[in-house]
Amino acid sequence: MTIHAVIFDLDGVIVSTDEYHYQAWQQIADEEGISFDRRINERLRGVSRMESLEIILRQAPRSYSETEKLGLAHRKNEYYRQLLNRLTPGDILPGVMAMLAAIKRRQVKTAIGSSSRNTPTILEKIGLADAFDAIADGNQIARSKPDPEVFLLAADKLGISPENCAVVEDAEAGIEAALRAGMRAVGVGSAAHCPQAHIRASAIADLDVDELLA
Ligand code: B16
Ligand code: MG
Repeated sequence: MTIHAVIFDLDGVIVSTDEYHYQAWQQIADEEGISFDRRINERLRGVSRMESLEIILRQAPRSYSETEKLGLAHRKNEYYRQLLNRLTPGDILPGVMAMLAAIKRRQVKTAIGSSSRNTPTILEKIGLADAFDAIADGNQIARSKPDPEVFLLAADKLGISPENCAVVEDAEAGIEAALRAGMRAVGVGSAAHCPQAHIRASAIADLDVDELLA
């Protein structure tokens, strides 16, 4: 199948905000006395804020009311947004700008497909607000990855059939979402060893654009 569009995940693919998510959740966990580490954090990749919180609370010594949960999620987002304040175009991951240019030279469309509600802020901070043909993010969907909704929305906005789209992801949940959307799944970073991915590379910089689009 020919690829006419490449949909990029945001956190952990375009920019390493995945580390900021980890730090903000770690702060919440420490304040609440909940055991949390990078191993548990891997399960939060691509998953929505409230679902991430539910995963963290599985280790909590007590139960939390719905109001308390909303408060914790809000607090985490405040910590996270403080970290986002530091973001500059210099934080774009290596190889991303070259990959975007190479894709555009081949007249292939690009989109963002992210679970994050902070997508507009992040793209603004790194100077890529106008760099993609479409943006589908956590503000526009009801179900986050591994549900395919965000990628199907991106394809729909681009006017391209799902089978002609490739997805670049760092999350296992994102690879599953891409496959469920009927798209080519490309695993990088934490998803570089994901057996279900059609193409794998340790980072975007190591991806071959012609292999990605072939
Ligand atoms: P927010 P992605 C995802 O972004 C992150 O991987 C995940 O860790 C986070 O919980 C989710 O966004 C929601 O983020 O709290 O900013 O709405 O990887 O799909 O770009
Ligand atoms: Mg990600």
